[in-house]
Amino acid sequence: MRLVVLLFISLWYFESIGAQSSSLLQNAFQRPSISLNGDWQYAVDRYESYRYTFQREPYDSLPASRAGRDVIWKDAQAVDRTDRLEYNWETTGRLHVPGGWNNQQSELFYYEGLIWYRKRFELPSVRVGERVFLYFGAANYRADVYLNGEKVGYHEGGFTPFNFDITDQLRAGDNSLVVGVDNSRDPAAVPTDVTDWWNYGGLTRDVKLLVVPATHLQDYLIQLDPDNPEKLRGYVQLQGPDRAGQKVQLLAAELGLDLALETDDNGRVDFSQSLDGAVKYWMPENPHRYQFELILAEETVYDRIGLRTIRTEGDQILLNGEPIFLRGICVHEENPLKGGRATGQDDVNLLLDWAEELNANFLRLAHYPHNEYMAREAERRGILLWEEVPVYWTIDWENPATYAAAERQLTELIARDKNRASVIIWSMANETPELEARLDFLRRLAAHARELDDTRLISAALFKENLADGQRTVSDPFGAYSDIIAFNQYLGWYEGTPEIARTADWIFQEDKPVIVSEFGGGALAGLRGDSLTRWSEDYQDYLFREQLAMLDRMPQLAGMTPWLLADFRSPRRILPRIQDGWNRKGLVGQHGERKLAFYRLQTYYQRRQE
Ligand code: GCB
Repeated sequence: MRLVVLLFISLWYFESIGAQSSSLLQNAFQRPSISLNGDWQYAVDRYESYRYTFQREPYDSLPASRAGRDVIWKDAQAVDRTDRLEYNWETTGRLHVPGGWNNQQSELFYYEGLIWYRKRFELPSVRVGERVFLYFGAANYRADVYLNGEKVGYHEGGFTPFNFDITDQLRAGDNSLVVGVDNSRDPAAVPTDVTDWWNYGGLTRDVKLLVVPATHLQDYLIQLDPDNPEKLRGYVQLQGPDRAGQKVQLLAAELGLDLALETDDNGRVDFSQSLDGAVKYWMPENPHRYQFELILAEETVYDRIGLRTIRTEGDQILLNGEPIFLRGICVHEENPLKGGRATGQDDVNLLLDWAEELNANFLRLAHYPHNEYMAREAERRGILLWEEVPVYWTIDWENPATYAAAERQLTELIARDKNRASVIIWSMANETPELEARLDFLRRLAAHARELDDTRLISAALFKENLADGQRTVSDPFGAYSDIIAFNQYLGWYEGTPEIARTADWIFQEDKPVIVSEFGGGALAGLRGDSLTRWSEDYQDYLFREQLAMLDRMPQLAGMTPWLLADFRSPRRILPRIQDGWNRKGLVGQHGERKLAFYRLQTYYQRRQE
């Protein structure tokens, strides 16, 4: 009896939440696909009327007969004038996908909550046995997905991709896709309810359909062996009924590579192959990428991948065995010129053009996973990246669901970008307090990242500590688990005025490379004053002058990412006539103006380059 009850409860639970997203298809970015971007209908549902009945029963847990066609994802239409149906998809407004909703409609600027999206599409041409995946680049924060009136599944986490196999729910002709996207802030989520960036809600990245053969390439890894750069190492994972004992060919003509692989019973094959002949290692000065082809009976997947190693030795970061100084800059995923999230190739080009103009070779993608265009374009241009998950400030350290959310986001980020030469650092967190529970949380997260990927460096942006006599250090115990000592410090902004940097004396206990992952100060573009007038470009420039002089004296310094490339929207920044809802620490202003400090850093990086 007890078993029956348990079974019943677990079935009910499963039904009520729907299935979580399925394993990610590798390289959805370049595989043949059908875009579902463009205009979608939308309906604002602040009171969650189509998530719960008026008696607060979740609709997802009701038998279909009780929900009837009254719920919005049934996508019904009134049949005649007597019909009472309280939604009408045909007469709603439209939102553009990809993009946050906040900057698309003025009444949605501050909106946080649930919005329903709907898209109709024709059944793509599918041959017998093929599978169709519905792919989302990201949806912030929670997405509940319904196809033709049935729940497909859900996803949590605002910045990472997810997909569902929807083959069995598709119908001939017209299909109705409804997605409820909810960006409500939540202290148990990752990030929590306090951030210094705009909480853009919605289908913020590309949405598409991918049609793949019944047995297909689900995942692959192609990287150099970190211990032997003359060896290529990785795996291929197939999915589908015939995944066992399948032949897969791995080709890279330019490398003279032609590997015949065969999968095991689980559809997986690991490989390790010596590369004969000279390899053109990927580096900023020559970001060479090799064209790889993975060939299965009915499918070929192409990927251009740079080959490089990254490791540390003592206080140095070694790219392909050579020390490199990271001339970096932090960046948010926003295009201030058009407003809102950076969503595509043009936005990424703009941000990377600015970074290159600064003579930077490194970006810290703060504070959450950015879109895939960035990782790809940075790889094409030869720019190194620090990628981060939004374990930011005030996380609910003791809550297992919070840890699970952080781990899932990290897993999805690594799954997406693990073949990109541009990405050299996975960052676990930003400015988190030194608590026992936090240390456990971050240690677990770092161990998880290393298990998934042992070819890149692990880091986190920590706090510094002030000792006596102007001495400063980083004593956070997470430093012992990180490959780099990275920390944020705001001497001259949150602490004193810029000359305070002159007497700062830095010491580090661990023999590891040091990265100053943030410093900076706010300036309104065009506002001039003397060098001690806060918010003037002159103050910011003075601050950079003093900071850069201090950093030149800092022991073990292997790089820096000042805060930050461009002004960005933040609800925390409310000083009238100066901030007006913008964090003004950008070196580039809201309209693209280069502030004085931009040129100072540009000159400094020029010198570092010589
Ligand atoms: C920080 C945070 C960053 C903020 C920045 C600021 O330390 O890491 O997210 O935006 O300071 O402007 O205060």
